[in-house]
Amino acid sequence: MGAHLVAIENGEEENWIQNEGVGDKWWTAGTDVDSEGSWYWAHSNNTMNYTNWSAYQPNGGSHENCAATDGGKLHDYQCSAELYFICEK
Ligand SMILES: [Ca+2]
Ligand SMILES: [Ca+2]
Repeated sequence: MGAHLVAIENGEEENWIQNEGVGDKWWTAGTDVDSEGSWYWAHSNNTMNYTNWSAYQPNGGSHENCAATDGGKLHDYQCSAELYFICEK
């Protein structure tokens, strides 16, 4: 099994992210690139039922379609941004 970008699908995983000291602006697998506002985890196609968006996020509309970490929460950024990424497997 290969690693994929992390999906934060419940509070347990969110705590893990926070406890690992993951900083801001690390890519997750979350995206709404296919349909604006319909966020899902790219590796599994699972809808992002558990989402802990940072305040005022997502705010990028069709210009920001990839989800990155932001203080343990999620923030939509332009997918072309150069960020660190975190994987799970
Ligand atoms: Ca978007
Ligand atoms: Ca944003």
